[in-house]
Amino acid sequence: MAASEEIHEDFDYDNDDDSTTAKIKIICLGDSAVGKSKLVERFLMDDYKPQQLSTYALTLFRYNTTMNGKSIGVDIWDTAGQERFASLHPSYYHQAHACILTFDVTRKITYKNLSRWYKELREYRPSIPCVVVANKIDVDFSITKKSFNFVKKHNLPFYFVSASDGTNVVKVFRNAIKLAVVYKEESTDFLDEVMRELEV
Ligand SMILES: Nc1nc2c(ncn2[C@@H]2O[C@H](COP(=O)(O)OP(=O)(O)OP(=O)(O)O)[C@@H](O)[C@H]2O)c(=O)[nH]1
Ligand SMILES: [Mg+2]
Repeated sequence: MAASEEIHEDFDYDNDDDSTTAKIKIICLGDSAVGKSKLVERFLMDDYKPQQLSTYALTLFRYNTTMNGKSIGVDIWDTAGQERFASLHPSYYHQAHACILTFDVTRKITYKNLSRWYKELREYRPSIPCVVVANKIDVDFSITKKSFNFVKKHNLPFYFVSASDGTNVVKVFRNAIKLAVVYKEESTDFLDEVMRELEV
């Protein structure tokens, strides 16, 4: 598919152009209207350049940061809600180093659907770090007293956040970036190695 090749040509996340900058890809998953876009926008505020890739109905937020003295080029991939009833295109998962999986604390179904998203994520990326985010706690703060089985079952990092008032938003993204960097540097995922060879 031509458009998919275009994306891959532009960004080869596995091969950094120079040794001082790491290129990281973070993907956002979760049902429509859980607040994925608002969270990214809240994190980056004015400091981002959204790029619309209409073929996939996705937005790419690209920005640069530093962590432990190393400069990091971060791409955050954000879907639009169209994919609600279908699987995402494999390109979305391709070469991703971390995932932010979001549900909306005001809509139980979005929590239930985490399993579906997680299953699909693991089909493509069996071992990348995944953080789970319970968004919109500004609407019902009492939810933060509850525990969530999905998170326990899969032993995933978990945060209560609000894109509206900013609670924990920076923390989530900074941690996801940190995890992505570690994954990239220490990845021994055999499947990834094989995939890389197949793509040459
Ligand atoms: N109260 C409250 N509303 C929020 C919060 N985050 C997002 N919203 C609202 O929820 C709605 C959906 O937010 P989006 O960021 O567009 O959701 P999305 O997950 O990107 O949705 P799709 O692009 O359709 O997949 C919007 O009306 C937001 O204003 C939050 O933390 N608190
Ligand atoms: Mg969105």
